[in-house]
Amino acid sequence: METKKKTVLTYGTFDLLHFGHLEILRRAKEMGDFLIVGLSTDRFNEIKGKQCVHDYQTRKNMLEAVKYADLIIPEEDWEQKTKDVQDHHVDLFIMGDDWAGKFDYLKDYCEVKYLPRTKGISTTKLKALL
Ligand code: C2G
Repeated sequence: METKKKTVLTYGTFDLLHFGHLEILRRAKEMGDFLIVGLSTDRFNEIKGKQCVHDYQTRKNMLEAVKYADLIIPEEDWEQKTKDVQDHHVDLFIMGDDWAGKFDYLKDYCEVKYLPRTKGISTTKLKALL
């Protein structure tokens, strides 16, 4: 009997893709069968106050090369998560624990888990090295 495929959803900017990003994508994928990544658009990064090295298409191309990511969707605003969860029949929402508690409203629609960030690496650190 086919067991229902578990869909997982996470969001981020994923600029200068690094090991910390891969680690959350790996763990998120391992908790289900299909991982959707909401990738912040360049416009949304402006709203988030994030200066990116790579534009959306480049960040999308890099994520599509990551075996854990099954589908990349654009993240354009703070409001779309509930609709994304419903439209894609998401079972589990994952974010790094720097966001702990921020998306608990999604518990009405799916499981919500915050995973420990990978220590010692960040896009900000990498930019300082560049
Ligand atoms: N991350 C991590 N360990 C690091 C760096 C990042 O686990 N050393 C995780 C973050 O916690 C986040 C994901 O990687 O879950 C993506 O990080 P960012 O690209 O910095 O995303 P952010 O700007 O936090 O955007 O609506 C949610 C936002 O779009 C999240």
